[in-house]
Amino acid sequence: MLGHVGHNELSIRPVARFPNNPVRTIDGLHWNILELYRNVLGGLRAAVREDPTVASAAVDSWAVDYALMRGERMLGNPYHYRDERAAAGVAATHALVGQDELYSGSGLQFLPFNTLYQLAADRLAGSLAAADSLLLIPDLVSFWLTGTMVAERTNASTTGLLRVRAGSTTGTSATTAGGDWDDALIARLGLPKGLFPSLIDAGGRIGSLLPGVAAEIGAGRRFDVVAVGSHDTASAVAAVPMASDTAAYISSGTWSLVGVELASPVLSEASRAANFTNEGGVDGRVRYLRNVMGLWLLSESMRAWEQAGASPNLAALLAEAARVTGPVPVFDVDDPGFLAPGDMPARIADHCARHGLRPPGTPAELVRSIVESLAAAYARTLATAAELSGTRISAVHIVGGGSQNELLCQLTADRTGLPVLAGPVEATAIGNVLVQARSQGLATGSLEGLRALVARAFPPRRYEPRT
Ligand code: LFR
Repeated sequence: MLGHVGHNELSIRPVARFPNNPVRTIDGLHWNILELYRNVLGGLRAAVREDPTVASAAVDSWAVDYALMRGERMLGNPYHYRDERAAAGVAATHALVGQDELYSGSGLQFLPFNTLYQLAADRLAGSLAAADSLLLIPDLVSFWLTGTMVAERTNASTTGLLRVRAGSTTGTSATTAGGDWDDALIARLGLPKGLFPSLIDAGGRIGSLLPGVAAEIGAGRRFDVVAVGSHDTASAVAAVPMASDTAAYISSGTWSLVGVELASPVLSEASRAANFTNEGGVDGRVRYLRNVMGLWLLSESMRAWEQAGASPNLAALLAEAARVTGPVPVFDVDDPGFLAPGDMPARIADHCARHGLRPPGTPAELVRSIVESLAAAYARTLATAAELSGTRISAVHIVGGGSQNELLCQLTADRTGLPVLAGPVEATAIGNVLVQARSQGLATGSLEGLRALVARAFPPRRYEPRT
């Protein structure tokens, strides 16, 4: 994405897009990381061809996954968090430190694929012995671009190995401190302390492009690679055009990240039991949210239909789903059985049958059922977020791909009884670009100021709740 930021000016456009298809090999599900990196270089080449004055670049991606390194060498292909290997790591970790103790230290929700569990699985498999460092996915890409190893703080907060920030520091610069690596926990879990690189905050400079990289992408200048909210959700939340602190957000894509922004974490037992997370945000904010399964249910269903020889059309299916008038099952989208790739329509039918629900009959009914169930989960999760954090929510922002799904936006308004403000669809890229721009002196001020810029450049579409 090529962004352009100036005084009162913000625009963004895609210069390259490529699929991100994981690969299953005999030992499990992996990311095709070299293919991704090749495409990153191709994208950078397209960007500097379009605008040779590019000031900086920054990387964000999904969280929790990593490459093990020895010196500059990557030891094996990173695993995908949807791989099943981490299950053994969960049991091994909880045998050493209980989940309640983990939560009071890191504030991180329990997800079976959190980095600490994956690392426990690697430890059991003997794969850590040769490694002398670990790089989360965006940090790996930044390392390949610059030769500098760092751990960007918002993404590091999803490892489960970072201490949650105790106090509230809502500063205006991007350098407010978050938590540090929890060395005592790392030692108790039998993980090598040396694996974890120095932390850097969003807004900091990682380094300039390596000469070879600059030559390969045709850049006339070795511009800087900057740290942003490298956890995609952190960048997305930074760009939610929230005007008040009574607004909630849903970053709706493969996952739905549903919650509010806070100045300090909520670490109560009720919060742990509800599986809410306190992830690190840009400028030291707390992303108090819960992972809800997301449009993955829809994209995996489309994939299953395609594999079965059909050629489904998502827009047509959604239009048809909006016209469904009969009852459809509202099911629990968070069933862990939906996590791994597979035949999603069959899994949903099976889940419904096991829970006394009549399974959807047609593809349109299935789509309606997924969207209704997501909206129901959004409403439930927002109510819990409000209660646990003592926030009164007056509006709900939806950003990301789901903000283009009119049925989802309307049903969310209906089920929450709150106005929904939809967009921007590319919130993650916009949050990334804005934090870069601020670090380059092209934008100034607090997140509130940056968000006001987003609201002006991308006015949200409003959905009122229907009675
Ligand atoms: C969203 C996301 C979520 C994280 C999940 C796995 O893309 O980053 O925030 O929980 O992917 O990394």
